[in-house]
Amino acid sequence: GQDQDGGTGVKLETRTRTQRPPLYKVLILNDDYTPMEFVVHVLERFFGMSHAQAFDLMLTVHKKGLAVVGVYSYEIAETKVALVMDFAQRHQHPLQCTMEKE
Ligand code: NFA
Repeated sequence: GQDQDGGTGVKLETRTRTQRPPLYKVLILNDDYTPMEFVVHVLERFFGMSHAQAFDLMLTVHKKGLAVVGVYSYEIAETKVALVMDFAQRHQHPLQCTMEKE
């Protein structure tokens, strides 16, 4: 502001824009074959949800087609997607997990 220094001519404050890292939404997609209990387990295991939270979100995906299951930095989101995709594949379920920039 004006005369922030009391007339000494010394700049006492600067305001710079805070740089926030971009965030990424991790999404789970519905399909016709993955068992509901498997999706609930995935949400508990990889996204730290309670059983009740996981069950509710699984039903949201089932009804709406997809849902955001978490928001993370690029590196964490990428790792979650890879872990879920690997886990689903190892259990031979077609469950899809993707990420998108917020
Ligand atoms: N639609 C699946 C079923 O009826 C359940 C499901 C929910 C799959 C959420 C993927 C994601 N067995």
